[in-house]
Amino acid sequence: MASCRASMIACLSLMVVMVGLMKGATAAEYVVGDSLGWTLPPNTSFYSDWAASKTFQLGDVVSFNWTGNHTMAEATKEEYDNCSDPGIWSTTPVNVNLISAGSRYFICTVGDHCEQGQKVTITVGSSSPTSAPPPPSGAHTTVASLLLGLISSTLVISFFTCM
Ligand SMILES: *[C@@H]1O[C@H](CO)[C@@H](O)[C@H](O)[C@H]1NC(C)=O
Ligand SMILES: *[C@@H]1O[C@H](CO)[C@@H](O)[C@H](O)[C@H]1NC(C)=O
Ligand SMILES: *[C@@H]1O[C@H](CO)[C@@H](O)[C@H](O)[C@H]1NC(C)=O
Ligand SMILES: *[C@@H]1O[C@H](CO)[C@@H](O)[C@H](O)[C@H]1NC(C)=O
Ligand SMILES: [Cu+2]
Repeated sequence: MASCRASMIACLSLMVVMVGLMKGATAAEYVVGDSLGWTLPPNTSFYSDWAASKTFQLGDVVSFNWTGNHTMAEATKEEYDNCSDPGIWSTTPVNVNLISAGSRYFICTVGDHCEQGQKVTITVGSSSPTSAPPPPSGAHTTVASLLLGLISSTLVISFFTCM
């Protein structure tokens, strides 16, 4: 009885660790602008170049971090294109959790910073049409493996409680 309980606890711990590892290995955190951070960029293509150099997946976190007089506001596509102030903005630092597929738009609302290129589009789930076909199943396999881990741990629990 005592050894059964011990194996059960060991198996459960292993499952928890495995699920944690799978999750940790796939979720990435990106700092917008890398070492430059979120500020006035050297040119208007800086942040679109930065975003194009990454492959964002479901579960990833995008971090806006800055010093000085800036904001981070999530905008609609129209507001983003126009550089118009969405009216709601955040102060540094801000972590954005990418929990759904599609594009999200972020701008700085201070002065003409947006016009000067302090704006970025984060797209999850597909990449630019000019690049090679991406593996769109990445996020799905992550979710699938997590589910698999949960199911197996449930199986392990039932197995050992039946003994
Ligand atoms: C924009 O600035 C970055 C960083 O200085 C540089 O690598 C890139 O080539 C520049 N792009 C253009 C279009 O000037
Ligand atoms: C923001 O960036 C600065 C400078 O790179 C760094 O020291 C700080 O730890 C960062 N803060 C967060 C919350 O990431
Ligand atoms: C964007 O700008 C266009 C043209 O100036 C204007 O018609 C439109 O209403 C603006 N949209 C937003 C969301 O500000
Ligand atoms: C930040 O810049 C805006 C626009 O230039 C200005 O109105 C505002 O007072 C500035 N805020 C601070 C804290 O300097
Ligand atoms: Cu700014």
